Amino acid sequence: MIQVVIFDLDGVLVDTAKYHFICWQRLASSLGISIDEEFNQELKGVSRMDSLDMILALGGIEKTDEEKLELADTKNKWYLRCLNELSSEDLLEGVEETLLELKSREFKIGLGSASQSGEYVIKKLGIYDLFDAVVDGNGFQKSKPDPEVFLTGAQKLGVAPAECAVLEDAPSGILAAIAGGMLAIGVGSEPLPGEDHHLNDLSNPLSLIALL
Ligand code: B16
Ligand code: MG
Repeated sequence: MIQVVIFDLDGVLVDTAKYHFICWQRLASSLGISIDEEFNQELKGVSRMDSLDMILALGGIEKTDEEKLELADTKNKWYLRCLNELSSEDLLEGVEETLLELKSREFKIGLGSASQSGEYVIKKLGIYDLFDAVVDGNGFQKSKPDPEVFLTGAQKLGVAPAECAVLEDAPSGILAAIAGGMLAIGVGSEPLPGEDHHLNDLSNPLSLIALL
């Protein structure tokens, strides 16, 4: 029986992907590399350093570890600037209603995000207090599709993986949920490979409840 619902952040609760894209595109172009929306899809759910490695590989460019840290840091400074104006108005449709509906039915709520700014973002969005456990890019080592982020959430909440459902918009996140032995619910306009169920968005909280 599902007791916990773990939410991915970017693409499920808020569209921060557009800011990641603008900032990666700016960084890539400073290195003479061009990235488009299609390539950006592959960066969804992927950690900051892994994203940088994918961009450098695309451009056939090699950098030292020190140079890579500096580049990732520059991108993150630009990204944090984009987050300055973030507020509850940026929540995707139905998110707050869905969280409240889950709370009223006594499900526990977790965050499972690859972003090191995950906690900061849900605070800016005004929904931090609705979460029983927050695991973001600071709380685990291995990137999705490794299940560590979600398993850490389950552990924090004291439940077995089979008692957790994961809401994810990225292929790597669905693979992580499956690898972790959790119910994998894809969110977005397209079905995701391997997902157990699919929702186009969270506009109808009862559609989610029906899957749990
Ligand atoms: P940061 P999610 C992911 O968030 C983003 O989808 C991905 O594009 C980003 O590179 C990653 O977080 C790391 O973010 O640079 O802020 O640590 O979808 O797992 O919530
Ligand atoms: Mg995501």
